Amino acid sequence: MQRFSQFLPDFSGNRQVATTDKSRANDSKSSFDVVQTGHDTDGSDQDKLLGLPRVMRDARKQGKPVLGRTFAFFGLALTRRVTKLRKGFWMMFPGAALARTFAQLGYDFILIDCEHGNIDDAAMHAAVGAVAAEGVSPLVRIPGPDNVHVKRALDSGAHGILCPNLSSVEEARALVSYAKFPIPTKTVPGQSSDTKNNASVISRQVSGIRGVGSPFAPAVFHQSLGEYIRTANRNTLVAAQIETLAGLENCEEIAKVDGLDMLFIGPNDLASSMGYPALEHESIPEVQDAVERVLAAAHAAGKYAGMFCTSSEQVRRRHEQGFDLMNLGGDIVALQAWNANELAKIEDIRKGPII
Ligand code: 3PY
Ligand code: MG
Repeated sequence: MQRFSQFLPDFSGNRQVATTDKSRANDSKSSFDVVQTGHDTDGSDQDKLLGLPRVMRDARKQGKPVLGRTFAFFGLALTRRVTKLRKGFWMMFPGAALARTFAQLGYDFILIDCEHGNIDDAAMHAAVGAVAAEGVSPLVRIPGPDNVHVKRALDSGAHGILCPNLSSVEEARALVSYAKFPIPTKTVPGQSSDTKNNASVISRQVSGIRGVGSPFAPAVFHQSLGEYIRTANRNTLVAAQIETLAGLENCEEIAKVDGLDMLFIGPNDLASSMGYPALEHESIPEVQDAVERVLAAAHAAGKYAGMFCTSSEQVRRRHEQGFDLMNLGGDIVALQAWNANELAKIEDIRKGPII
């Protein structure tokens, strides 16, 4: 396919943004090795991986030896793992212009919330395209673990899906199967077996039952339909929200499901499901223990861990705790906060003498 590389979005997390972003600038200079995470990390895949999976993989770097080279010489693996923060924004209002505006601020992903947001199917398509055109990853939170929702989100070109309320291994397996195209097991008669279409190229990927007929998604990835179908299983990320008591109880087994890339905590629903007031989750030790348990389960299985955050303090703290991906609040929260703050500053203004 003819490409015009100067116009291609950079889904690798190294793009330039309007804002000063030292960490991103350092990213592109980094010569650290990629840590083995259970995701594709060999040389050939590094060239091929696109979208949010690539952004996430590139975030996982291995730091320099903490105590210097001498210890490395004696075979001690005293390295500090440096995981770059992958940060996003949560969209609940519809609108391509809004999506584009936030995407330009320096985020790695924009989550388009079709569970609780005011975003229908058409608005999701518009937002996904607008975000991706800025070289940022569109991630869609689907309304629930339903084949139709997964299909429509990925067919719009989303780089990944976030599924709410995932509670069992069976649901996790079903979710993955909805998100993955069937991997061909037979070759086309008359074609040589080493063609790029051959099943061996994608043999390490998880096969599924995703319906084939996605004419919009390839444009988002700047691919042909054939390239998209061949590579989408690896270039799209599948994330499940752990936010129910059952999900918490099963989180270690859920994390191990092949093809599931990330456990993402919804702290409000999690607290609520545990019997606590939803919005108080930050100050409830039992909920924080549950958060720690999900984080450990994800990493033990070689998967990513994500966390819903509403402030920069939370993002910083959760990143230090070990989370790989966070959102820094969302559109309605930002609008309310800015307005309430500014409105309070003019409460005392009175015009002219009171007659
Ligand atoms: C939760 O906190 O329950 C979420 O799903 C975040 O929106
Ligand atoms: Mg929730």
